[in-house]
Amino acid sequence: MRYGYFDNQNREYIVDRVDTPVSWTNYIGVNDMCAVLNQTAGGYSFYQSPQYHRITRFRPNAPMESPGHCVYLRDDDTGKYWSISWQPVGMDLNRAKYTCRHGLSYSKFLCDYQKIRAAQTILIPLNEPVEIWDVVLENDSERPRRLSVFSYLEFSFHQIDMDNQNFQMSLYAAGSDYEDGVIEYDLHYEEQGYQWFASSFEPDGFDCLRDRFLGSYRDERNPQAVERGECFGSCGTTGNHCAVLQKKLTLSPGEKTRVAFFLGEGKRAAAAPYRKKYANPENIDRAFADLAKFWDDKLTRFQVQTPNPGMDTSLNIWNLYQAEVNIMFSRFASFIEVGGRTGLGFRDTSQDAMAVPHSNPQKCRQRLMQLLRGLTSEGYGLHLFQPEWFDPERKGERQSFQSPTMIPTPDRSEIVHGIKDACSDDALWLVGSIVEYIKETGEISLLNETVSYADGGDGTVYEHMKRILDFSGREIGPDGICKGLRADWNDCLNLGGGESAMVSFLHFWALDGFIQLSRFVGKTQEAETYAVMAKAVKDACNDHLWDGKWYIRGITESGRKIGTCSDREGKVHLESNAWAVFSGVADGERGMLAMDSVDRYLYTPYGLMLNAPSYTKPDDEIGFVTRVYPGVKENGSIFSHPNPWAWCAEARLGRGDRAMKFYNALLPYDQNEKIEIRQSEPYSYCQFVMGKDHPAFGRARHPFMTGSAGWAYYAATHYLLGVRPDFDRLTIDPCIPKDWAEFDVVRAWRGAVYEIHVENPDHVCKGVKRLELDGSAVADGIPAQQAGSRHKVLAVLG
Ligand code: IFM
Repeated sequence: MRYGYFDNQNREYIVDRVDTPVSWTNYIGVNDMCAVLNQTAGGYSFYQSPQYHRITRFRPNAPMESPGHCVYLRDDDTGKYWSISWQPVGMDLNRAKYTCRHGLSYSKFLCDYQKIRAAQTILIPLNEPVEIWDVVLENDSERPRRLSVFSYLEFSFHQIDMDNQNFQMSLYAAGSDYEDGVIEYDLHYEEQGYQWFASSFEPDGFDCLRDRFLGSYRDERNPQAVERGECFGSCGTTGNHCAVLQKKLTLSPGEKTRVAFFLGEGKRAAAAPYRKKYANPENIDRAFADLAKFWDDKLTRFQVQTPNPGMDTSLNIWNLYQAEVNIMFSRFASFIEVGGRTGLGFRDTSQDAMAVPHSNPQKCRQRLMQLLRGLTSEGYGLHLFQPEWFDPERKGERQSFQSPTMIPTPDRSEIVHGIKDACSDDALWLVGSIVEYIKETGEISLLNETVSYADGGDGTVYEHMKRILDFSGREIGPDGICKGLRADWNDCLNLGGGESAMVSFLHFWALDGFIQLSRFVGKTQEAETYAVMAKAVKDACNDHLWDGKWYIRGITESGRKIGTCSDREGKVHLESNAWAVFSGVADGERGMLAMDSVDRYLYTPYGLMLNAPSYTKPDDEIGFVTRVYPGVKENGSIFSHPNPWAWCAEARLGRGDRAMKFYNALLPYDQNEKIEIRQSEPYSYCQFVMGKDHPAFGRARHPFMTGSAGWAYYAATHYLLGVRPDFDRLTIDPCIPKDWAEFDVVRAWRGAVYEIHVENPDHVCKGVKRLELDGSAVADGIPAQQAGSRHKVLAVLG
């Protein structure tokens, strides 16, 4: 069963059955003003922060994502009414046709009912804090139609805590009024607590008081004002507020009209320029075209054509989009993370920044700097922090989304709690991201920039990297393996003073990148020093972590090994085995055996499970993972994020068929036709898919905000297709299925464009036997070419 299809031409996913099993999400806005909406326009908007500056209300964890940003239509002759985005009125789907087109930073809701064709497109122009609802109506009947159009959204008390609890102040501190066609919403206790709502027309009616518009014992499905066809003209101080503007219009047979609604930041006066500008629909079209160009510029930096259509659609459109949304929104705005916490998760943001330095170098750089400032001088990162705390430009100030109730930057002593708060992996990812950023951009000077530490003092970026590696070199257990501390990548594996195999592998990977970088920039002394550390790490791993057919996951504080062949639960773990191989710790046969065990014990048609069998008995020496339901999240689900690590590992081993088998299993695109199992959207990786040990095996949850987006993109582009930047060259080293005869990649790198054609006449998985740049043989990768130039690259495998 399917609920929609991919329209690659328009870079849209078209939901043609809008009663999807769960919300199918999209992200609107790429700068300060953003909205998270589903396929029925349910969701919320915020300005800069979903935690401190929520604009529209969201009822978290309720049966529908509500309320939404909706437009009601009413036939003023018959009194029938409906909403363009299906919900909230929710007509019978056999009598009305609804479609949602989720595009890149916009969503379009279409409806065909009562012989009125309607469309509502929601977008936020690139650099303007205004949400536009572009509404087109067409009379498809043979008689003139008298219609009323009503907008509806519900305002929020801005700060999520205020909006969800203890209303004794907020409820009496919110006000609204209407003047000259503009609604102004005021959260009285906030200095900047204003929003406005306006339209392209002179309204025939308005309502700003939610409960007046809806009426008693009603909700958004049957508002009294819509039912009677007339707004009440309500506004005032206190209570809950909404934005309703009504327009009455008559459409002759075949006539089409276009009206627009606008939601913006600031007082009423701020509305005027936007109203004027966007009352002209050509300017809306221009804003829409600018958004399309914004995404086109990003996507065209890596385009691929392979024998795998799902991979093409994913890499050319949706996977990059999802990875970009993660780096832009930094994870905390969704229907799951409803803005209750914001800031940067150290490990998550570090990994997000690895994936898109080619399409968003500025944002990646900004994130890297924020993370470097969130590093303590001891070399561990603050697991979760607000980057504003350490922003040199904002020192001593409150955050920009200022309000008297907002907590100002805390003292350092309140922020840095010492090692008891540290996760063992957090900062290691940052070393890798910096290395990747420099490989992409060539910006070596970054290493010499001076950056503060979270607990005081400062050092160069290079010095920060050394402190991270030293911390992991120091925080080791009795076997020389990194301590697990509060957690490693797996939040639910809480080994404390016990040892984490995965982190030692990660340490080795970070060391390897750092050593290569040091050699490249001529810091040979440091390269040698850290090569000694790397050898010690590798030896310790191979001496203590190999179990005969796979690598164990760790060792508890009491010395018990986790993930051994004698374990009945949690026997084989994905993270440690994939990282053993990908990091380069596992050589030759051990690598093959380890990944064979992954295939044997963890593979499912929906991807690789994190561990198997799942834990069923609480065991606090191992951690919270043993208290999670079997087959769910960290306990034996198909946790998406580590899956790409296995693709990279298989690519390192040269087994392209296996790598692609793993890739395809997780690929959301491939589940479009059996979406009743997956339930979640097929254009986004989800955080996890229920594993074999859960009755809902195959059901995916938590779309968009997940590290799997960045890693899937990174692994597929860098290791499966094998096009990866190095410090001074572009490496072409694919690992593909044997039956692929050829594929093409267009890759922009350091200002030049490379049209790469890969041929596979001998049907191998890996190994480039001939590499040509513009017809001439080159030995070892493609040296960086002049910015602005375009080149043809041929790679022949064999
Ligand atoms: O690695 C974590 C991540 O930081 C948050 N989501 C869950 C992952 C696995 O525990």
